[in-house]
Amino acid sequence: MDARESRLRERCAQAGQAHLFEDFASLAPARREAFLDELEGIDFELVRVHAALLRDTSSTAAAQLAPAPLFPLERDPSEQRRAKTAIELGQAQLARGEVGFLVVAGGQASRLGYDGPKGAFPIGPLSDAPLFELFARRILAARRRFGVELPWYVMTSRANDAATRNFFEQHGYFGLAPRDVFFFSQAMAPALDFEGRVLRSGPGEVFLAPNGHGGTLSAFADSGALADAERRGVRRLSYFQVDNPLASLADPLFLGLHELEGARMSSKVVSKRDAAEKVGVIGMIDGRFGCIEYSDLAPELREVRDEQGRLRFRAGNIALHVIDVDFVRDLAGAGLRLPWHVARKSMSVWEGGQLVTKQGAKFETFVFDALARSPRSVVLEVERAREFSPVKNASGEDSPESTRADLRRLHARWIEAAGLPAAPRANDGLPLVEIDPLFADDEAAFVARREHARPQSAKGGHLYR
Ligand code: UD2
Repeated sequence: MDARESRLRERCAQAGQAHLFEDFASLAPARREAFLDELEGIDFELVRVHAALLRDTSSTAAAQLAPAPLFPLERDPSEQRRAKTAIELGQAQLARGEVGFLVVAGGQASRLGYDGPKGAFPIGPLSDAPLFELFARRILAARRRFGVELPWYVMTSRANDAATRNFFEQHGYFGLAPRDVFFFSQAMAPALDFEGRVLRSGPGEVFLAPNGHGGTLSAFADSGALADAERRGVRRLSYFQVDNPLASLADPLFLGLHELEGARMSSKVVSKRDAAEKVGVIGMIDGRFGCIEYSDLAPELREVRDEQGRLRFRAGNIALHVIDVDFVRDLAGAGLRLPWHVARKSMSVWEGGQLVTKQGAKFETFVFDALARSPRSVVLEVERAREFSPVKNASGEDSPESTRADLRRLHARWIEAAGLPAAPRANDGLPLVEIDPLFADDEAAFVARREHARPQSAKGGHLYR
């Protein structure tokens, strides 16, 4: 036994994880080395914290929830004036190159059942453009509009980092300069069984899972992305999820309101479709901004209505945030300390010399828990049809089919606003239409370019690019 092996055996034994060496002797030499490398990377102190969470059955005192103040979609004259000032401020931030884009794409796309990085999933209704390409073209559109370089930070995880980088390379970075796309990977945390033992996913393989999108903040700091942003003079990050092709990335109103408010982290929300919709709710938790995850909102609170009959907790989190770069620096410097959430799931694990399916626990932190550290924060209400249609499931609600339909519906609206002839309709009754973000990224831009709008035919419909 070499010194490294005995040191790691000792460390595992002390942490109550001696079972990890159970079938070590039967592993091929290369696998053994890889396994030892993996063990070196495990923070057993964190594993202990996670195991304690599983044992902790004490119920914490119920938090006081209240709706957060909203900057509403329907604005009174004073809100309209504030919006006008904000838009000018936001445009100036963009024109000074103070904004960077940050996409979280480290998730495993398990509900979608797609074997590859989710961003590679083809979503353009007529163009089949993958999610990453649509975002890249929106970024190119913003760069062109404001005449500056605006970098894109792409967070992956160990499971999809190489595939994501390859995808960008194969597609020539979708027209962006490689130096303006910065990949970084979030950290992983071992999955545990309910007795707190580290699980394995195969012989000589620790079962590691991404540590949640809260891991973005520390990974952004640790990877050098933060230093890159500071070097470029980027002061704010426009944060979005890879699953929402409608995400508006360079929104002067949102950026400007955030600045006016003196906020460090802000959020966009949509009115929840119904009480059961699976989105978190942005609200005040014990007097601080936060997000109550859908699974944590008590059924009686989910249903409560206000005098106008609207859901009292309707500010649905669509995971679009503005986050100050120096806020990330401060949080990461203080060791972050976001709360851990436990996800109990059925998983395929290596046990007794074979793969078995059993219940285990994964551990994640959530980026929106950082809202509690931003004493001021904007909660901007936006229109769902313009900004939110996530691809989560393989079929039904929030699926590729519903997202493509939402894109077509939105773009058909722009065509109508421009007074152009409607595209042919498909069997689902919706026009077969798609507008390339680089041709026009919103309704106003499309209307302004109506003289140049000549549709190409694609899949029997009209593609504007
Ligand atoms: C998320 C929010 C929910 C609502 C909804 C809107 C959480 C816990 N809940 O629900 O409140 O806003 O989105 O669409 O976030 N990701 C990583 N690394 C990870 C885990 C996730 O990068 O370790 C990314 C993932 O690639 C995706 C995003 O985070 O882009 C959301 O992940 P999800 O689909 O698991 O979140 P969901 O739908 O439960």
